[in-house]
Amino acid sequence: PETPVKVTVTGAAGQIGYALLFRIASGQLLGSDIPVELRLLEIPQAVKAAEGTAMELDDCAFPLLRGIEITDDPNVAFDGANVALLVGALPRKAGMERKDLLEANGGIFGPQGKAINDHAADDVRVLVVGNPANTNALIARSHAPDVPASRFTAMTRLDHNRALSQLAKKLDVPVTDIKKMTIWGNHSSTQYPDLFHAEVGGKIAAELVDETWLRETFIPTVAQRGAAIIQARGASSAASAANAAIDHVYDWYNGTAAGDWTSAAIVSDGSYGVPEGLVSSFPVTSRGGDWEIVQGLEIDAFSRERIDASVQELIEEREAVRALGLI
Ligand code: NAX
Repeated sequence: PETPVKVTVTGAAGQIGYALLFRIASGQLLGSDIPVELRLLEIPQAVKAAEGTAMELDDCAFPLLRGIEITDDPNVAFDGANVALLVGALPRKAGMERKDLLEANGGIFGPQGKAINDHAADDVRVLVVGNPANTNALIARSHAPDVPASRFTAMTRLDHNRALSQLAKKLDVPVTDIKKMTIWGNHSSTQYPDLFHAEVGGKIAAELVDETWLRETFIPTVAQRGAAIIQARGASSAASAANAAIDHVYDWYNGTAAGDWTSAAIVSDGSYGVPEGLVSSFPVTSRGGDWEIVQGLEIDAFSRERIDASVQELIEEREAVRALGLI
């Protein structure tokens, strides 16, 4: 029998974990013929809740699910991991300063990066979902010198999917008509969803909408969608975040469609003026299990200004975690 792919999920007892695990176990993360083994990492207080979720996973009798291990030890959780979904993070609490948030998450993502470095499989692929996702990925990566930088990514696929959906609604077309959407920069309110390269039926999306809508409705709606979900639902995005994580890893493994691309935050090689080493969102394709930044796009002044602003925020986050000794 085929060796199962080991998938580690941190924060497994959280709300994204609850929406994510069943889809992984059913084969949607990697492919409907690939058996998986789950490793669930939680903090000690939440191990029991993770055990409850594992009981429900058992009760689904998923044909592809070959085992579940639950632990509060990162060294055990990442042992032999082929895919690592870093979902668990410390949320910002009222009155907390950014520095405190970065520090608290450094305490999580530093040790997890080291555990990945020391114990994960050679082909490990890491997706950071927990916020601040880009900088948490930067921290994890800096503790994993033996793992290629290209294996550390952060999630902007939810922002990408939100952008597709907002544009599809505006133009009254199915989302499948839209190609080449891009989210640039940080997974935060400074992110830049780019309609100047997106295409709808072969036409540039920005030319199909008026500039006021693009500037005053589209960009802020996509960038602030997370807050709008909290307002409406009384809880942050969970199923849609899990869905985006599934999309990200599925495309990483199986490749992106010809003639299209997607968005992922990956370690910059300096493309488009984004300083090398920052984990920033780019237009990317995936081939043979590697992300590649789409090259040669012309960036006009409108886009340049917005990409630069988001990248500036990433630079500041990197300086802050450097000053705290977290990288
Ligand atoms: P929850 O608070 O429901 O769950 C988080 C879980 O992580 C908890 O069960 C907690 O015990 C666990 N945890 C905390 N520290 C841990 C550690 N050191 N090791 C293992 N587990 C640990 O949050 P949830 O709604 O599931 O969101 C998880 C993260 O995703 C948050 O940081 C959130 O901000 C982030 N998001 C990121 C998104 C993105 O697009 N990149 C969108 C959705 C979401 O907001």
